[in-house]
Amino acid sequence: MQKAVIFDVFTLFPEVFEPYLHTSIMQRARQREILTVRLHYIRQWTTDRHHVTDDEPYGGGGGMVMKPEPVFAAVEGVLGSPPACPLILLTPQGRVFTQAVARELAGVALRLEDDAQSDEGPRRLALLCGRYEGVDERVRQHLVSDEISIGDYVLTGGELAALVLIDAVVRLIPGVLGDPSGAIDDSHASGLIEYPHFTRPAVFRGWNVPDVLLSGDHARIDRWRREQALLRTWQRRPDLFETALLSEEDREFLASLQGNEGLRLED
Ligand code: 6GU
Repeated sequence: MQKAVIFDVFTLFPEVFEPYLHTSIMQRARQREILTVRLHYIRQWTTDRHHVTDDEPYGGGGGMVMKPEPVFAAVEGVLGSPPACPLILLTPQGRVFTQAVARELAGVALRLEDDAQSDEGPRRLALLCGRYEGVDERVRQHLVSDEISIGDYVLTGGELAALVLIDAVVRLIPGVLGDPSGAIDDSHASGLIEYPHFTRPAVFRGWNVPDVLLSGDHARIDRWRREQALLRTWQRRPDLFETALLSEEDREFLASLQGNEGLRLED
């Protein structure tokens, strides 16, 4: 049976999600029911006449804080109490989202883990998009099960982060990408930056595609691509070597780079 993932997204700005979910791979995954995104408008769970979702912080200071009542009402109204699946708060204070976290969440969403309890594991993921200066701390303490940030910078809200997370998780589900090797070769899938890509024409404005790619020698092509990935990672993201999986041949190639500090990228 086709694996599928359901996201319940709690937000004050559901309209942000529509255009992207109607685009390209997201749209196709939804049409094939591999992906379901349910958008829940937190404002609809307010009970006051003016549908207020934020308030001033206790203790003073600037900014507004998301009130707990509508958030609890929305999440518990949709997911039950306690929530029937993990609830992830998107916040700059969360753990940083990486390909490893995307894989972990894809596993959770699909119940792919091979541990014994995997059958009772969640099929769904819920995302809570923070807005304003923050969310009342009791939401974090008593409702949320995980907190994720997409990087060390500040956005005005968690909506874009939620779309980033959905995109990165969905494309790992078998059958979402047209070419099943797509997700395997990616930058970061192997822990390295990806090798350079070329398509026709073989000469564009006098700039040639590397001969090796036209050679038809797939062993040579594979070796060249691996070396390019190692070279780029060494030049741009040496921090990735701390966790990348390297073969003896990879290590020898990297050792050969040590004496060539001036090496240019496509050399
Ligand atoms: Cl998840 N939310 C906000 N507001 N800013 C961010 C973020 C999330 N991740 C990085 N910056």
